[in-house]
Amino acid sequence: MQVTVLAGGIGAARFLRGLVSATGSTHDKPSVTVIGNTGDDIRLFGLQICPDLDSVMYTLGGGADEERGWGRANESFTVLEELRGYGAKPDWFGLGDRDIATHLVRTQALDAGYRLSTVTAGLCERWQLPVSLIPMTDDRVETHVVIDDPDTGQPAAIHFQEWWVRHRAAVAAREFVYVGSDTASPAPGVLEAITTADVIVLPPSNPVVSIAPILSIPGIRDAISQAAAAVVGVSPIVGGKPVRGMADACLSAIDVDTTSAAVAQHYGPRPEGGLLDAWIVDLADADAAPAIADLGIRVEAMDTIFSNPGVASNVAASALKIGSELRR
Ligand code: FO1
Repeated sequence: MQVTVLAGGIGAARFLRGLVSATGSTHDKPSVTVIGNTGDDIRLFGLQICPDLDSVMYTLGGGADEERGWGRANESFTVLEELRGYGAKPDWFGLGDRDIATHLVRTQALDAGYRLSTVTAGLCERWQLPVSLIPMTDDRVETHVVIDDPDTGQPAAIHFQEWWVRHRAAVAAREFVYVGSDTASPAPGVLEAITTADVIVLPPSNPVVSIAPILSIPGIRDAISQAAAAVVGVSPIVGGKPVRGMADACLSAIDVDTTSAAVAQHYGPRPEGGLLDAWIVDLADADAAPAIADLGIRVEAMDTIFSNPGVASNVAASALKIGSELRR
């Protein structure tokens, strides 16, 4: 069974660990293809940083800091301390020493003219990843957040990372702009991974800053909506709150309520040109199932809090089971 997952952020990386065990996907025979969000990417101090690709690579490669959810295990921040010693800006982004090695290798290869997808495959070789990881595009796309400039009150756009890390999403977002996506192309293998998949999964990622940038690349959303595969989503919202991160601050900016049902409606049922055939909600939201089913989306309620690896495996196995039942 070929499974394609749109992934961004920490929730997706943990879900993917469960999906790998549920599918038996291996480095030599990957049955899971991950289309990674690159809207979070940022160039700092001349280094190209790809947070969502690295979250997947480190988590599935066994090199992630489990507590933080991003960056490398056994990390140190000596370079960052030295940068701060010089008053170098920005000083709000936590660049770890081990992590910098990834960005150095990536940036050197990109500057030599290699595509991001080629470079990503090269980096993943070190980690013997049990999935294929493909960036959504090889073109430059960045998520910028339009806020009210605190000094002038006028609209101002800042990079997503500044909003997310420096401001902790505490500054009201007026709009999210996926800069460059309108002229970007899906990376090699992305559309094929969608059209050949048996099941496509939208993991519990942030709908606005992790999934939407992927869908903003011309061709991707339509390919998913028209795919032969069944499309199964896992709600990132449980009991009216995001399981991790600050998706509520993002959803309010696009006038979507922070509920499992509202996100399902936002993605929309596939028969009406939307994305979902099925939606997995947490037991806490079982009462929302009838309303979601009325949208024409099959609903399953189960424990979706990845408090231990077994939960993620169970959710992944359920997604595959539902997907195989619904496949056209
Ligand atoms: N997130 C933080 O909250 N604080 C940080 O200092 C930080 C540094 C960082 C460095 C490299 C990297 O790949 C990710 C990093 N993140 C940090 C996480 C990142 O902002 C988010 O994980 C994604 O961009 C959103 O999913």
